[in-house]
Amino acid sequence: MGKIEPTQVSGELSAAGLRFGIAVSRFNSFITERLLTAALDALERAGAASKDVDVVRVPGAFELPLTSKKLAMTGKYDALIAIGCVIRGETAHYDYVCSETSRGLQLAQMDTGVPVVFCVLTVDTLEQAIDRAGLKSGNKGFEAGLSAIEMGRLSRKLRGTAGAVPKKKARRS
Ligand code: INI
Repeated sequence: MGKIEPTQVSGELSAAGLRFGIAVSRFNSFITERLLTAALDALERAGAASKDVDVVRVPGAFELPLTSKKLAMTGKYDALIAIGCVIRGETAHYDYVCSETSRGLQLAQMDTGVPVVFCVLTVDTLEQAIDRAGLKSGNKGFEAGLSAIEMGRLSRKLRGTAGAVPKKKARRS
């Protein structure tokens, strides 16, 4: 039996020539600024240029979805990264902020077709956040940077192919 060899498609980890927008929450900035630094490090190491990266600051995680959607709608970016940190408190506020932020970011990328990387820590304690922003569990900002590069590249490859109808040959009369 013949062995099928499908065409493999994925995005390379090369950021040269790609444009990125990063929305960063000021809430828990002790954490979010560390995530941002690592995300920028990933982009820089992969060849992104300063002129191709914009950073926009917002008050809290709840503001990330609208800002990401507005950035996506400019048509200027290959991929976006939304950076935030939500730490559980004593009330249900945490649950509302987490669910609306994740739902809103998913909607932003689905509505616009621009990849929005989810780099919002949702943790119970400050220690868990610190672990994920450069300590025991690495830095989720760096991972987000890599995801943005891969998805930006992949989107460029897939652009115009989804649902594309092959052109009909012109008929001679
Ligand atoms: N915003 C965060 O980014 N992290 C939090 O932990 C947080 N908590 O715990 O309240 C938080 N709240 C603010 C929220 O994101 C909005 O900025 C605010 O409600 C104004 O819309």
